[in-house]
Amino acid sequence: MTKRFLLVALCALTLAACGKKQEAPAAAATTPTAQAEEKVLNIYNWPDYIAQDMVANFEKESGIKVNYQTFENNEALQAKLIAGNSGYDIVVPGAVFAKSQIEAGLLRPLDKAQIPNLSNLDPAIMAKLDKVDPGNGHLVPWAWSFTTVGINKAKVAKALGNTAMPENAWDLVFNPSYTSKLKSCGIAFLDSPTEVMPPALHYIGKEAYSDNAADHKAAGEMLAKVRKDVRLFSSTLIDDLAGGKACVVLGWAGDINIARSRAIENKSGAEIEALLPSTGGLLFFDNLAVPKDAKHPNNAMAFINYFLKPEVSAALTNELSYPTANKASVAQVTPEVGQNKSVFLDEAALKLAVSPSSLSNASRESLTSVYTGFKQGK
Ligand code: N2P
Repeated sequence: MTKRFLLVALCALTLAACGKKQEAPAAAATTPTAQAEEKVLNIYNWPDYIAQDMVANFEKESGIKVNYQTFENNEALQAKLIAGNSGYDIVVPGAVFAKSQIEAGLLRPLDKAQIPNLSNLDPAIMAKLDKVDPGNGHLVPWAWSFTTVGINKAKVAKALGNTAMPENAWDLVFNPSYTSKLKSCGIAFLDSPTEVMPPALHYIGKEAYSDNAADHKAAGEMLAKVRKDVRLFSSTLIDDLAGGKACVVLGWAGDINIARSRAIENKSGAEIEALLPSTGGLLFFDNLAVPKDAKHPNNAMAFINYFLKPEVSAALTNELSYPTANKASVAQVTPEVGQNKSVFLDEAALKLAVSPSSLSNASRESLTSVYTGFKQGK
């Protein structure tokens, strides 16, 4: 088969593959056929973000051996994608980063013909994702949740003493009147500029994804006042909250709910709760995507199709308290998880919640510089 013929054939198969003229030849020239691809799949995902048996079940069903590694924040994944040759076939960028990754040609178009289970996805969510990924050509939603405040109820009540809980849960991590009391039982923040700065901007009444450096500076000034009260920064806060190192976290609702379940399993008696701030949490959507230089793109499509089976998506939600965009999986979500208002937000909370928005490279740099200053106490 000539290269040109292969290219035409690929264009016919993958709707989006040839949309961008400069990318198609390179992708076509290096695309192995399904038969030629070795039975290996390299996945790079966030920690605590996959159902226990999912990899083993996929390996059994497909005969493809999965190598599974984790990254701690969008910045770390971005650096790997920019450097290229990461070796990964599937990565899971947040929507805030994915738009610019698609625009920079870092991700490979999906071969939708190999993913019939795409029909299980919720059209309403896909319409939203279309703003990040026009034509839904590159991303398949993995899971979503929101960034918020999580607490160990008894410890917080004790540390606050006579002070009542604030009306707005964000006060617990951003208002010195509260943080000065809560530092005794431990305040923990996520460790990433793009996880901490948007909630901080939102708290001071700015746009959470503002591109304005003056806004970033103002958020930094607010953060500086609580810096001395923050005990630790980490992207894996589950054990800190469940194990008692922290009584308050700025974290992801899904992980806070995992900490809640872990405390129950460990019979620690700790009652952990993901709060719903009165001004809203910050929604995030993480998505399966294939790096442009992936060596096993067909195996990646097979994994994506496997994940989109209703029972496989439902297992992720049931085990990890993260909803997926798989509409066909909802019937298999357990009532306990399905009725948890910090897993599936009700209409009022959804309306209040801030939607993710893309950040320009310049903005990310500015946010990183303010965040680094905050963390270093400068
Ligand atoms: C980790 C979940 C990561 C969600 N358990 C943040 N994008």
